Order: sequence, then C-alpha cells, then structure tokens
Amino acid sequence: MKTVYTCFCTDIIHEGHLNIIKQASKYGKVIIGALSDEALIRYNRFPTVSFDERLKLYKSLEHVEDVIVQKEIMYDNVLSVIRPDYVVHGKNWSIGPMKAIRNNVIEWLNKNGGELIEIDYTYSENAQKIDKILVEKLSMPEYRRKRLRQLLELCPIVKVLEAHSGLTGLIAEKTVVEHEGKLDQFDAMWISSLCDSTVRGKPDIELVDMSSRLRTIDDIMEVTTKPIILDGDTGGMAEHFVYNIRTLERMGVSAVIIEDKTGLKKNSLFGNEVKQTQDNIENFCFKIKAGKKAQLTEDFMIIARIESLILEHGINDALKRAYAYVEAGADGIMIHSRKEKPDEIFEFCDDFRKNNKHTPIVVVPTSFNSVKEEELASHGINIVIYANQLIRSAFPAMLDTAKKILINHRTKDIEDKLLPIKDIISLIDEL
Ligand code: SPV
Ligand code: MG
Repeated sequence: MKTVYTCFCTDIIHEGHLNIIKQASKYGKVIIGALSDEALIRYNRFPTVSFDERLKLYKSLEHVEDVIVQKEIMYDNVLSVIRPDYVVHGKNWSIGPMKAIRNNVIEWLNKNGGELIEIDYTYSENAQKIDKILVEKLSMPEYRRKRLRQLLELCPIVKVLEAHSGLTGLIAEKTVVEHEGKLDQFDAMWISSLCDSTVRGKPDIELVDMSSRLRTIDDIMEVTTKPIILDGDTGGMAEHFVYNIRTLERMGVSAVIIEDKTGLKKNSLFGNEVKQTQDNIENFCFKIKAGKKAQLTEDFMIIARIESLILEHGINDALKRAYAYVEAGADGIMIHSRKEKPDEIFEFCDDFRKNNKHTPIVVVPTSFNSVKEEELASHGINIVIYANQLIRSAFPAMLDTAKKILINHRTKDIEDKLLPIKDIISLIDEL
C-alpha cells in the first residue's frame, strides 16, 4: 500500500481539511504530520489549543492511519524519514511566504521520487467563520495576556517590534518573511514611551498620561492578537502603579517594564547628557513588590529595567540591582546600554546567568545594532525589543514626500514610492 503524507497545524478541523484527507486517502494510507508549536509560530498564528490536543484531534479523524510530529516548517527532514509516495497539500500554499515550503517539498520529491498532489482548498463561508472565531479568541485578554510566558517557553529569543497605532500593530501582526529557506515573524509588540510620545509630537518625559497610553494599547488590541509589552517608564508612584497593574492585566497586556529612575524621566538614549536620577534599590524594590501584590493573575509580568549602564554606574551596580529586583519579585530584568558595542551588556548577562539561570533578560539593541539575535540568545538573553525603528523609518519617508510635493506642485513624481491604495485596503480587515 502506498503512503500519503500531509502536514497540519490547524486547531479546528473544517470541511476544507476533511476534503484534503478524503482526497489523500484515495492514493494510499494517510499519515498526518502535526507541526510543532515551535515551528508553526514562526509563520502562522499562535495555536489556541495545546500540541497534545492537536495530536489527539488529528488522530480521531476518519481515513487517518497515523499521526507523527513534524518539528520543522520545511518538510525535507520528515520526508526523509517517512519516504512517502505522495505529498498532499491544499493549493493555497502557492502564494506568499508559504511558497518556500512548497519549493522545499518539490525539491525533495524531485531528488527522492514521489509525487505532489495539490487539492483545491475549500475555504467556505463556514471555514472562514471558524477562522475568525479563532482569531477573536486569540485576541481575548485571557488568551493574549499569558502568551508572552508561553513564547518564552517556545522561542530561543522572543522578537518584539514597536507599535504605536492600529496600523503599526498590523505590521507587527501580519508581516511574515521568507529568507534563506526560513519563515519568520515577530512574536510580540512593544508600546514604547518614546514612540507613543513622538507620534503626538511630545517629548519622552512621562508627559503623555496613562489614559492616552491605554488608548494606544486599545487601538492596537482592536486589530491584533499578538502579546503586548508596555514601556511603563518609571511606573510613577507606587500608590498609582498598583492601579495601573490591575488595568493592564484586565486589558490583556502581558508585561510592563518599569525603569529604576526617579524625578523627571528623560529618554535613556540621552545618557548623562541630560540630568537623570536613578532610584535607590529600596524604593524601586518597594514599587516592584507593590505591583506584584496587586496583580491578580499568574500570567502578567513585571519586568525591572536597570539604568546603571546608561548612567555609567558600572556593571557591579547593575548586577546588585538585578539580584535585588528579582528578590523583590520582578519577573524579568531589562538591561539597557547606549554603547555601540554590546560588550557591557554581554558582561552583565554572563555574570547574571552564573547565579540566575531562568529569570528572563530583555534587551533593546538600538545602539548596539550590529549584534544578531542568535548572539544575544547565546548570552542568555530571552527577549529582544526593536523599540523605535518603525517610526524612525516612517518619519524620513513622510518628510521626503512632503518636500517633493512642495517642490513639484503635484504628486505624480513620488507615486512609485507610495503604497498603492488597493494594498492599504487589503491590509485592513473588514468584519
Ligand atoms: C522606549 O522605547 O521608549 C524605551 C527604550 O524606553 S529607549 O528609547 O531606548 O530608552
Ligand atoms: Mg521609554
């Protein structure tokens, strides 16, 4: 009997999937590969059920002979083990980044023998409805809030992109790329105080109040499902911070990062060029403890950001603070630096990891921007935040457009640099 292989990563089976299995069974015994969580989150939406539940679901289906684990997005390794006579897939993978997966399968089949059967993917109204329900479910506070902790378990390094509006949220949510045979997307979003202030034409000095920050978060949440980390600046007074923790938790935010500064906060990238005061350990620990006490769920994270390197107080001061903040209950440590080289960041991480293996470490490599994620992860860093690059790329583009219109007295000359109107329309989903 011939074998037929197909790979699934869906949480819910609709008639489109059942049709694929039925068609596949006509060619031989059907083996389903259940794509691992680690692999599927690199290009698909986050699963709403556990991997074991997915396995059980696929096993229960009619015509399915066996279900195995497919660990990687690309099929070649699993195909070399199973050596099927046929690979079956819906025709929907011929466009977009998924094309790379298709190419990988075709290449393997050409080399090793076997045939690719592509089946019309029936995406009926009912299937679309199910899909929408899943997306809605992922965006609900109880699902979204815990996702950062889930990602920390799954990813070698969690990749976070700054978002400051519904539109930038959509970019963080939907951008998937294929590069050198790998698919990738961002895992979470960062609501930067710098960018949230800049889009309002305001300085980054805790001037934009919490109500406005929450409005930004809400705009983003309305159109996305990915988890959110809020830049909470200094956290304000401990007596206010506790109320904000409750609000953020209730909204479904996954984490807040507060920095150990006091008085008028200025952006860290100014360093000692402006007057900035670091809070003392005792006060800051009090704030962390108060926040942790106010928190109602296990999901939410309070991450303590250490400004010792920014203010040139040295690595020992940073380490002393890190241990104290963890002791006070911090769920993670962000260590910041404005040096172009990552040496002091790596020294801090290597030292911290000697005594603390598990507390997540967060970095914002705006200045030390030549380091790649893999190297960050090799020093025990768990979360990387690209904190301001979207707005920094948008600003020069907008300025250039404004200038060119003034110069040319028309817009024809810049049309090729502009997003076609039809692309904007397709970016934004309608209910
Ligand atoms: C932000 O994005 O607002 C941050 C990171 O706090 S930094 O600007 O590097 O201080
Ligand atoms: Mg900030």
